[in-house]
Amino acid sequence: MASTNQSPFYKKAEEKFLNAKDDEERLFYLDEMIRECPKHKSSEAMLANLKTRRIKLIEKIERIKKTKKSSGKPGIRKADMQAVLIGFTNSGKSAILTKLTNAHPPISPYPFTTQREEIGTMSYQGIQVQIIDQPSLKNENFDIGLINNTDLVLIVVTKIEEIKEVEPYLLHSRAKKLIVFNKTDLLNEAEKRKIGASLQSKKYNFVMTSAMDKNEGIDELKEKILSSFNFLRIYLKEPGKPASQIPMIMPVGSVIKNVANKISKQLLASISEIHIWGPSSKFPNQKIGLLHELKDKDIVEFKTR
Ligand SMILES: Nc1nc2c(ncn2[C@@H]2O[C@H](COP(=O)(O)OP(=O)(O)OP(=O)(O)O)[C@@H](O)[C@H]2O)c(=O)[nH]1
Ligand SMILES: [Mg+2]
Repeated sequence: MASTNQSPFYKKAEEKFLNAKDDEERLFYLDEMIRECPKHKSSEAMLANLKTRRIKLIEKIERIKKTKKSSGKPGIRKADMQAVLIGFTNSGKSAILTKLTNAHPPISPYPFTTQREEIGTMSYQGIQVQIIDQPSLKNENFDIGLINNTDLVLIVVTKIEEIKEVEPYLLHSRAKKLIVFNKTDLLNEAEKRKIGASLQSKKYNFVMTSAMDKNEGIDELKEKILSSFNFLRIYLKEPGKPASQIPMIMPVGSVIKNVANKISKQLLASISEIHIWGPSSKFPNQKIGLLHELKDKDIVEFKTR
């Protein structure tokens, strides 16, 4: 679409439209383009064109929603921290999922055992990470959308050459990548060392694992998954009580106001005093304000009216 005579606002919206990650985001920016499109005679045709595209896009979104419903595929609500497994069939993705989480997906030596998403929760050091296993590459039910919209991609391979073969599927994903070289129990020590050295020399972020009885590398994998995320653990405390054992997860750079807001709008409106202990405090029980910037492992107490 020619946009040569358009305002900078229109061009900005169009650029965002072209780079949108999914149809819902596309619709959002298409609406913005319609708002920014001049409403005079010379741009009538263009405006009509945009409106037709809008109708078609809404129809497409509705269609996809319906087919998802009829196939019984549950919509996945993305958690704060999420990782998605990717790899060729039989690399052991489902076996890895059972080692990391509470999920029990089918595992078998036959190819293409996994036919739909399997969701598990990894609980490690008080933090929960949602982990998703899905049909293998080359399976018609493989969903690239999951890869594009997640925070961390776990690339499960059993040969070094497979890493290059997976790369084309990761072109549109902004997620961090972690290579899981699985089935180390099938290798002797010399082979393991050679593969480890090769992965190291290529500067890959990797873990070597066995999802079989010895669980080699599984704890290291959990550690690496956790350290892939940039987050703060904030422990809440009620006046006169010890701090909660379970942290609230906040993005790096969060201030007290963000924490209160995440708990509830009512809380934010009724705070009378805030006290803090831990890394961001000058001294224990320091009284602070809403714009105080938090650090990992801070303990926060809200007093309300
Ligand atoms: N020896 C060994 N076998 C493994 C390991 N991990 C998985 N397997 C076996 O490899 C086979 C495939 O494992 P799955 O977890 O089903 O593989 P997948 O990647 O989910 O493949 P799909 O069938 O496409 O879903 C099964 O027989 C597993 O028991 C491992 O670390 N060592
Ligand atoms: Mg599987």
